[in-house]
Order: sequence, then structure tokens, then C-alpha cells
Amino acid sequence: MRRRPDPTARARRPGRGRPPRRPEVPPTALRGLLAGLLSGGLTLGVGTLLASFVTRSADPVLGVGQEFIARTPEWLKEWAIRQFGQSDKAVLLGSLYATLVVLFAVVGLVAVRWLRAALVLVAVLGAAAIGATAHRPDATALSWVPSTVGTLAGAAALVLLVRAVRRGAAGGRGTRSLSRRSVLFGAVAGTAAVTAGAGTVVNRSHSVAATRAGIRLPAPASPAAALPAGVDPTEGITPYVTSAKDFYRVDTALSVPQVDVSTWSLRIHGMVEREVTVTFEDLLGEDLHERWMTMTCVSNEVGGNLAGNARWLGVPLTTLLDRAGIADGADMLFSTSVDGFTVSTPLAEATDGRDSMIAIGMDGEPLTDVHGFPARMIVPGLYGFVSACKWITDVEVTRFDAKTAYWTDRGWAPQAPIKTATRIDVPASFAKVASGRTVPVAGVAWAQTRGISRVEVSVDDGEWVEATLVPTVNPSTWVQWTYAWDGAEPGNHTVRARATDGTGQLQTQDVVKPIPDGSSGWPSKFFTVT
Ligand SMILES: Nc1nc2c(c(=O)[nH]1)N[C@H]1C(S)=C(S)[C@@H](COP(=O)(O)O)O[C@H]1N2
Ligand SMILES: [Mo]
Repeated sequence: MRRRPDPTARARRPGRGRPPRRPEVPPTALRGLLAGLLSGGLTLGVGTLLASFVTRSADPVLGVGQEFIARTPEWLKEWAIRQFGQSDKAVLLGSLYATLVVLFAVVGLVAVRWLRAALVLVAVLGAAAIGATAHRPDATALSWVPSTVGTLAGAAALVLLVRAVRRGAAGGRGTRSLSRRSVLFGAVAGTAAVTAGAGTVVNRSHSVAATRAGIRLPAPASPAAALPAGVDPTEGITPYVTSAKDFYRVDTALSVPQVDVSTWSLRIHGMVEREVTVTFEDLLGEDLHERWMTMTCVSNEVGGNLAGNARWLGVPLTTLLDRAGIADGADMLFSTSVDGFTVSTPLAEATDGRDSMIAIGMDGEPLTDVHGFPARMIVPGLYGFVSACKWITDVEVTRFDAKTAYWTDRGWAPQAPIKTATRIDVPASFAKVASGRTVPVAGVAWAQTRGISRVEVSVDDGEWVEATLVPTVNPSTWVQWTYAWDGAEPGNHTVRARATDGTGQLQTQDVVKPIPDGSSGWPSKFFTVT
């Protein structure tokens, strides 16, 4: 068969016609680099597609990323959260892809000279991905398959592409070898794109959005208190109710679990008289309680915003625990989520009459995927990492001396009741306030289950004066407070605040960091009267 000569190709071929362009970058190296990127892309595409049928964490990139999160030292994690806040996961994924691009490029560059060495590199990278994906706590028996097949496909593609590049470089059979090379490169690129695209489509089909929209939550047998009049008294104060979209998110999940409710269940076992397993249908059929509860993350710094208040709907924890029958000697609930994250909760606190629940709803709607769909634990008064297990699927009744949970293994306390805290929302940091008027000062304070009895404010180290508390629905939610300061002289000022809980205990002034069991200290704001 005769083909039309390709004029551009001929011009590019070295040793004929015009001299090669940019002699400092040999075309063989560039083609090798491209071969590395395309075969790496094929590995990821095949890996994503196969993982979409196995489980999300079997995806080579997500598996490696999750393993990275699990092994990140505490200081690096703190730094990343401080630098990137809630986009820390996007930053991690971005860095991972950037690293892979560099690694694949290096593999390709090496391959045109030393194919075997490059294949050893590929094998090492593949082994890392296989190890990471197979080692995930939610790994299935097939979790090793996507990275294995992906690596083999990538290695095969690399060999084919590099051979084609070498043939071309050796002067080969002219246009014919060049066109075969283009076809090969195109085929690998196309397969990488198609597999990656198909994997994305299959993953999207696992999304819980449609199921969620179809769920009708029953009316609670025991409804939440109505909101008192007078909440949200001041412009700029934290709204009493945090909307689901504004609710802080903290978890270790690189991709948000999309749990299939039709196969999901919650198992309660361990030191119990009889094991109890409930489905989502079962939970919908229980007597549901609805309660306001402010959740707080132990990582919240003084003045920070890792706290939110919502109306939670769920099955009282004691309903399920009583059915299972707790054995003597148990002192801990060890919860596990579908992605393998674990939480230790003190049994005594969880069952002392506070409104602990397996929640299925938030503000009248099913939980969103990021907040734990289809079910999570809620225990008022305990930081999230020792209570609020999202995507919960297993509760083992056990003992603190028998098991330790995810964060405890990383230096955080095994038990952590929420410390009394207050936050100044108004004035904003470094605000400029016009003189000649009273300066509104306002914020929220929380001491879940103990409640807040008093908030005091002091400007420029002056006398402590009592703020006005807005009525709240129960002692497990935060309390809004306001104060009008009318001694405003032009110049710089500092306002401080401190709260007293329902037992009469003033919050400690000791400044401590969040690790291991929560920050403390009095907040302050610096502002200027102009
Ligand atoms: N499965 C799972 N549940 C989890 C976590 C997690 O990483 N994984 N983080 C916990 C922490 S530290 C907190 S503060 C709360 C946060 O819940 P939210 O994201 O709904 O605000 O969830 C808790 N439950
Ligand atoms: Mo947290």
C-alpha cells in the first residue's frame, strides 16, 4: 500500500533536507518524555476504570493519596491545614498529580536510553500503588487489581512506544515507521483518555445524590425545640443555625464516600448480649428524635470556626444499645466508618441521658455525603473525633484498654470532652469603626451539655462587664452574646471575652494548642476607632 508522504514529517527527520531544529533538545528525548507521560496516563486511566468497579480507594492515585494522609506526620498535617484550610485535600491531589507527571516524564526519558532501568522504575511505582491500595482499611479482595493491571498496561505501552521511538531515531524505514509511531502514540493516548473518562462516568453513577433526593424522612416522634425569638441579634454575628453548606467539614476522606443505602447496614457487636444489625430502612422505622446540637472539632483554635450548629434527626443511641444489651466491664464504643476511619467514644458519657444518636438527618434533610450519608454518630459534648463518626457502619462495644482509634494512634487523646470556649465575631479583626457611636461587640460561646451561664467582655484590659445572652434551645448548642461598648475613643483597641459554663466554671485563660484534647484561652480582637 502506498501512502502520501507527510511533508512536515520529512522536514523533521534528521539528516535530510534542512538541519534539525533546536538541536539542543533531541527529538528522541522529547518522544521518550511523551511516551512516559502517555503510558503513565494509560496506567492511571486503566486503574481508575477498574477501580470504579472495585472500590474507590482501589484507584491508584486515591489509594496512594489516602495512604499518604494516614502516614503524614502530625506537624505536616497541622501545617497543611493551617496553609490550605478546607482545600487541603485538593492541594494534596494536585501535588500528587504534579509529582506523577514528573515521575512519568523521567521514566520516559530514561526508557529511550535504558528501557530495562525504566521498567524497574515502573515496577517500583506500580508496587507502591498496589501496596497502598491493598493496604487501605476498606480494601476488598480485588483492591490490588486496578494498580496491577494499570501498571502492566502502562509498562506494555512504554515498551511499544519506546521501541517505535528508537526505530525512528535509528533512521528506520522513513515515513512508514513515523506514521506507525504516530498511530501507536495516538492509540495509547486515546485508550488513556477513554478509560479515564469511562471510569469517571462509572464513578459518577455511584453518586448518592439521586438516592438522597428520593429519601423522605419520617416526622420525628420527639421533635426539636422551636427556635427562640431573638436569635441572630447583630449584623456579623455567627448565625445561630449553620446551614449544611456552611457547616465545617473535617475528615480524612480524599474522595467522599458514596454509600449505597440498599446494601449499607450498621452492626453493633462486641461486649453485648446479642448482636444487632440495622439497615437504613430499619432506622427510618424507629422512633426518631430531633435535637439541636453544636458540633465542634478538637482542631479548632481559639477564635476559630470549626464549629457548627444544626438540627439533627436520628435514632437515640440507647435504643440500639439497649437492644444489644451491654455486657459488664465495657467502657467504650469503637465506631468504624465505611472508609476504615475509627472513633473511640466513652460509653458512660454517650449513655448518660444526653441526646446521643445515630443521625440520619440534618436540618430536615438526609445527611449530605460530606456530612456522613447515610448515618453518623452524634454525641453532644464530645469533640467530633471521639464521637461523630461519619459513614458509620460498625460499633464495637469494647474497652479503652483493648482498642485505640485513628487519632489516638496519632498522638491525640483517647477521650476529649469539649472545653468551654467563646468567640468574638464582631468587630471583625482589624475592623475600622467610626467614632461617636457605640461599638457593637458580639459572638458565640459554647460548653456543650454544661451550657453557658455568663459571657464577659473587657476592652483595653478594663473591667470585665457582662454581655447579654440570647436565649438558646438547650445546653448542647452554642449561645449568642452581645455587648454595646460606648466608650469609644479614636485609636487602637483590643476587646477580650471569656465565658462561664452552666456549672459556674470560668473558662481557663491557659493558652494551649489543639493537640491532644482541644485548645483553650480567652479570645481577643484588635480594632481601630477612627
Ligand atoms: N468517617 C469519618 N468520620 C469522622 C471524621 C473522619 O475523618 N472520618 N472526622 C471526625 C472529626 S475530627 C470531626 S470534627 C467531625 C466533623 O464532622 P463534619 O465534617 O460533618 O463537620 O467528623 C468526625 N467524623
Ligand atoms: Mo475534628
